[in-house]
Amino acid sequence: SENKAPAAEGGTAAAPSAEKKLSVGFSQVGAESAWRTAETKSIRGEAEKRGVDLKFADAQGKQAQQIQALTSFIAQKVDFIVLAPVVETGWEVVLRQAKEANIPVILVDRGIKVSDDSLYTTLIASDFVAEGRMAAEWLAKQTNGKANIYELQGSTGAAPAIDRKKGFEEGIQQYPEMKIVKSQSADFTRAKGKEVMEAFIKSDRDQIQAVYAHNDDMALGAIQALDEAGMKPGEQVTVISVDAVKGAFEAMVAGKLNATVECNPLMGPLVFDTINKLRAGEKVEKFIQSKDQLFEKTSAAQVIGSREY
Ligand code: GZL
Repeated sequence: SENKAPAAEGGTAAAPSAEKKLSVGFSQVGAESAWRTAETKSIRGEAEKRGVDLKFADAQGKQAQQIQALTSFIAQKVDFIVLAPVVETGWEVVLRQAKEANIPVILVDRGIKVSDDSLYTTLIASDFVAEGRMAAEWLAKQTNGKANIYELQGSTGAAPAIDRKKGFEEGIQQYPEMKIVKSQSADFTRAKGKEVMEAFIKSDRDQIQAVYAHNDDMALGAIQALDEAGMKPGEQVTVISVDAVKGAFEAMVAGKLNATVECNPLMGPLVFDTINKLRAGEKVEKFIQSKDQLFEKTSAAQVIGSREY
């Protein structure tokens, strides 16, 4: 390539700069949803672009594997740790080890509950309570405040599952005729979303008026189940979810999903800009919030072309 060292043409190449590459350990939840893979692509792509030595560990959704990954990053003396914590609790011990090793920890996309919040430097994420509230307010308007709602929850113990539920319940509080009739975890996956929806249809077919899914993957599984049962998702049954991934826009264009609340996964640039600020000794906010907005099927056709994930 054109930037070959002069040695290649018989000259004497300068010694490569001794400056050590920035090394970052990234412990990722898994690959359970399209949103998750978009986040991984954004962070790994940005590291590649910036010449960062990124050590990547996929935990297949298991906290024990995330803790193992962090322990290994500490042993390798990485400069920073980036953690997308699969659940909110159980991080004290390993984060204390990171602190003792002077390795700053940046949380992305999910928060944690710790007694001492100096155990992490910052959280870069959306406000899931606000997302749940946005979904509730939209559904209340859409159904004139009257709906039997069936809820597909995200992974048990995960911040987005806890807070999207909390925000939605707060949002429907002032509508006495909006009821969550059944609510069950489908672990943020399409397959489980279909399975749980099939069970809801089996037991409550004629009562189902609306579905609230904590992410698009579960909503798409539910839509498949509703379709197979001949229940007209997007018309007879109102479906709303969160993430705003490409598949959700396709379902809205097809008229099968009514709305989705965006939760931006393209965190790569923000993660490494934040790391650069910290390396320059600058202070950063404890919570760096991604902004979210709601998309409806009426505008999906003209928006889908501009979507990046
Ligand atoms: C949200 C993220 C959630 C997404 C799901 O920040 O943690 O996990 O909403 C993903 O799609 O599985």
